Amino acid sequence: MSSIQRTFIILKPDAVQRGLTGEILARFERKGLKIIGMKFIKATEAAAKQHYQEHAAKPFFGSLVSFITSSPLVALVLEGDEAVTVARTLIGATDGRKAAPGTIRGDFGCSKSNNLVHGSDSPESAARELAIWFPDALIDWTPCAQTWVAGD
Ligand code: IDP
Ligand code: MG
Repeated sequence: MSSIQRTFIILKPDAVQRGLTGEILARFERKGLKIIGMKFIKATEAAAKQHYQEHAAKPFFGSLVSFITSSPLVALVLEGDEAVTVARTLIGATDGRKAAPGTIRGDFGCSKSNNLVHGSDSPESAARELAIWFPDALIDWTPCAQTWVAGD
């Protein structure tokens, strides 16, 4: 049974600075996740703090907010069957040194802080994050390959 979900993704400033945005975006596209929102922005401190509010008490919170606001990022909304888990699986473990080969973090990163990508950890988190980053309407469209990607 399919469970169509939306997930919020950030190609973080290190991904943009390292010229990896196309490479990373291609992995999500090839998997069959549909892009329904995408923008290239410089995050405000307010948005970054709201986004990472669950980490506000952690010692790395200040550097995390500085990192995410330091340089442009690509904010993405992806839709697909179990999109939240599918995207998190593609992204890999938080620490690039421990992330499995084949995952984005496992293939491109060696850091826990500069780990290239954010992906929502639940449909509820996705809804909360979308309200911060994508208050405008998302684009509803049907990829021509959809029936070939979908299935039990
Ligand atoms: P996640 O992105 O895999 O869900 P979280 O534990 O939710 O990981 O942490 C959010 C982000 O905070 C991470 O992606 C990473 O950029 C940063 N971060 C997490 N743990 C540390 C740490 O111990 N030191 C520095 N930065 C960290
Ligand atoms: Mg997290």
